[in-house]
Amino acid sequence: MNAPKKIDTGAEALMATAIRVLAMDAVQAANSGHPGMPMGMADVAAVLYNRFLNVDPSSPTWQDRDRFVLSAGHGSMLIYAINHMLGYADMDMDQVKNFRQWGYRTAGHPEYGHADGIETTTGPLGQGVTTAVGMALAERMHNARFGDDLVDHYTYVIAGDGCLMEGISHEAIDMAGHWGLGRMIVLWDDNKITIDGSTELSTSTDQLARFAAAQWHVQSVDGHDREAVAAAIEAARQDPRPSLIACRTVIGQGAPNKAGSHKVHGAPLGAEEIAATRAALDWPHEAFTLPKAVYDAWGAVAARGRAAREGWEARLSVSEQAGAFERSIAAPDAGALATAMEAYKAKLSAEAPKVATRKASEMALEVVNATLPNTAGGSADLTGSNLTVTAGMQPMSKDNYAGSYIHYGIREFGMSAVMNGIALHKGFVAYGGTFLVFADYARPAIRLSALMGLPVTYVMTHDSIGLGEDGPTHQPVEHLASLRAMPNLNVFRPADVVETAECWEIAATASQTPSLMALSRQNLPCLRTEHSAENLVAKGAYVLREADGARDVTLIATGSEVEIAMKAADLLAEEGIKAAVVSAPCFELFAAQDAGYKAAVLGSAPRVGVEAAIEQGWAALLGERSAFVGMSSFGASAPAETLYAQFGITPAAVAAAAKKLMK
Ligand SMILES: Cc1ncc(C[n+]2csc(CCOP(=O)(O)OP(=O)(O)O)c2C)c(N)n1
Ligand SMILES: [Mg+2]
Repeated sequence: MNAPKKIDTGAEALMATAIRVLAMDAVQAANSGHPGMPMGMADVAAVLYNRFLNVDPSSPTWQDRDRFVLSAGHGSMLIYAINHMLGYADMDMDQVKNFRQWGYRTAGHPEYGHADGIETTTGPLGQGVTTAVGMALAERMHNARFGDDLVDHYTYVIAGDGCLMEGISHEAIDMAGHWGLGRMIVLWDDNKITIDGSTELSTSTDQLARFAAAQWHVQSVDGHDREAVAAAIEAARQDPRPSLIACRTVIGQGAPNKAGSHKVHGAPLGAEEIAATRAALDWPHEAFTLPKAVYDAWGAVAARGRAAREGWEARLSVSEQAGAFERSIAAPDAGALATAMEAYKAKLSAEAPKVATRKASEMALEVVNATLPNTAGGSADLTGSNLTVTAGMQPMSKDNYAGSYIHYGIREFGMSAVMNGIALHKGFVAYGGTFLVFADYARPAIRLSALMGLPVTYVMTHDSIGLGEDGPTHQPVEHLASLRAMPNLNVFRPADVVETAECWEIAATASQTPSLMALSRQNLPCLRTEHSAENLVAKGAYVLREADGARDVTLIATGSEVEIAMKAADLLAEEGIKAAVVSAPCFELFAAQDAGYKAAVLGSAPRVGVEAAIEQGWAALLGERSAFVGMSSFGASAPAETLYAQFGITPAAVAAAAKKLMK
């Protein structure tokens, strides 16, 4: 319905040529980058934008725009060239000329937030297409709530051979097929070339058969035959299934001597080949100068997008659901959640339930999900263990996009990338669960959550040897340290039911930082029996129990080991040693406090750190006179109490470590 009636094929050819030339010239100027992919997919991209895709450069975040994901992120010059020619204000020619240079938006790979019109960060192959599944899912879920008038857009992806070889692509196509995401259209740059050479070196998969087996609509076209590409996209749009279009292309198309070779994948063409390409393309213009006809053609695309956006705004302005719609894409209502949480915390402190923090998370989620209308929860097939579903949540399925609970299946990486896509799309507050030990399976997507600053929440239960009998394959040991090593990720390890509520309040209303909760399988006593209206977790660490007089030692612990530290303080008190106990549920938030607060919490007495994990990363909390009680090996299979005793993480061991420091 968006396709204009008459296509000026001459203008469209010019649009494609301009992509090719800008890509080769920018890579040449940078003396680094990837010309092959943008040159090879220039025709496909020109058709997609010219005839189908609706974006408005004058309103880049208009909610009902079509989404374009360049999963083959190394071809970044494709998107920079297009966004420049479309007229995005922040993508002037200076940006293109300074591709890959310090201080410019035209980074080596497309970075979300650096420039308008970049819907997600891509570069780690396979993740873009999976993130796009999240966008396409969010589109359908949002549509189920607000209808076709307000939510009616497509998600287009350009993916390469690499994206389809990556394991995560299996999770992506499986989910999209199962969820029937018919508005997701993947344009595969089927050029049969990767860095090492021909794809024959490394794959024999029939991709069309693979996608078809996952319930996709599949087609194959000559990616340089623009009419064929247009017909395929039109057919893909009509089909109710997600669509794969294999676009047979020649990498570096337009370069007379180098096209078709892996040599154009990731290296400048060189002055000689660039001159030959200009001649072959009949392109007399100097580098970084484009004729008016090119801007006119791309400008017409922008004008169509603008008209579509204005039509949508007109519909929104008269919609009875306008208020609810705006709220769904705005920041969550932190005030409402704070009020609900304060009442909930007061009740907890009075009743002091002894529950596992995974159970505490479920209880907190009851409050979160009752207060924020647009959470989208889920688990990677561990719902009964992660305790991520709350009363009244309906499962989302292709027959019920109105559901809000997503059965992600056994796909931790896929779940995490999909959550990123949901957050990027907007409309929902996403969280999803698995075991903490499988954070490694999800890690590359957690990294992109952090890099992009997306407020998604990872609910990671069974957080230590405390899970017991499942044994060392399931017992995280190095995971907390490795996750704390990641910039812009808040790693929470609450000690009890109250801290867990506070963690959730922070996570559910975060704006630029993903949260990861490490939660216990085993029951833990309520330690915060005195109600505090203030969210103490927000400070990262705080004095849970002050010493009776000047401190002899400070015991610092997280999660399930705070109980152990409290008991150790009791043992020390029996010997007249004055110990303070600090609970440190979030190292990152503590690091952000001022020096005075940190000094007051940590004190000047010797310190003992306690955590059923490795010591790495504790240095910032432990001073020179310090000890650490934790793990230095993998765990083992046995009941939890046995494991704590055998690995020496006990009140007696903590007290002994404290006394040794005082000698
Ligand atoms: C996860 C991941 N592994 C490796 C790379 C490095 N890399 C970048 S492009 C590429 C080859 C991709 O081949 P293809 O998708 O066919 O791109 P083309 O050469 O056709 O442009 C590789 C291995 C990466 N970016 N991401
Ligand atoms: Mg390729």
